[in-house]
Amino acid sequence: MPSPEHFRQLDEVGCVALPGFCDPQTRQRITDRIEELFEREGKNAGSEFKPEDGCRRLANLADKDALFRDLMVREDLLGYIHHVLGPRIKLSSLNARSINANCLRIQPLHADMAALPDDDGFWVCNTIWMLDDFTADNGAIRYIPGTHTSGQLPADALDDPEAVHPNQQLLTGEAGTVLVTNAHLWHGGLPNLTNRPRRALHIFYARYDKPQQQDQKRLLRPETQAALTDRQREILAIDSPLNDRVNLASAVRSGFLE
Ligand SMILES: O=C(O)CCC(=O)C(=O)O
Repeated sequence: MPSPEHFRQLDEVGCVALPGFCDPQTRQRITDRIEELFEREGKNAGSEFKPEDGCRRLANLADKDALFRDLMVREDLLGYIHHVLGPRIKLSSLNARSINANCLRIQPLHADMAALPDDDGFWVCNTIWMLDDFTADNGAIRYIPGTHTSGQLPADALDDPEAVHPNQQLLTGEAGTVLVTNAHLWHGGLPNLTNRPRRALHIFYARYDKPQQQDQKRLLRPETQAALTDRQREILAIDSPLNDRVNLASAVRSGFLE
């Protein structure tokens, strides 16, 4: 369960690593299912979200297996999310990212959804599940401690968000580690210099009054919606008129809907 030290790291540094949070059997089930989905979806994999050069991506995983839906409501995880986002939270998206072997591309430093905290505080919080070891040479994540409170985005504050940053730290760890990150923290993936892909699951949450990264109600098939538990419906914000409104406003703003 979360400890005061974990909360201190989240508050001051902006992230905390939880080694062994995901047990080996669960990690293997997640990895096997993700590989099946990559195989099945082929070049359409990740199309519900966005493609990324040098990576394989999957999106909308809440729709694709009860395994993922169970993970997103783990109460031992949600304690960390509440600490960052407050009492009312929802799933924003549930994706996988696998950096290809020998991928030299650097993911620019960014905050997820280019989100800045607002008058009510933080509104994005991510959990990154290491399905493989994250090492210095296989695409570990770098981050700049404390930048979740800077009130700025790297794209605005830095000349080159791909360049080495003087304060950067690496998030490495053994497979099974879960990273909880205040997603306003400046971070980004590094190149994978090894000959194996490096895979992660992202269970991403938002404050209840902000748009979801992926509109869950629109993406979940009727048969998935019918199978949801009450707790899953709550975390997916399926029954929330406010969620419908903020998602619609966001879709219009981004040009996705006229
Ligand atoms: O390497 C990862 O899995 C995380 C990369 C990342 O920070 C992101 O996609 O926003």
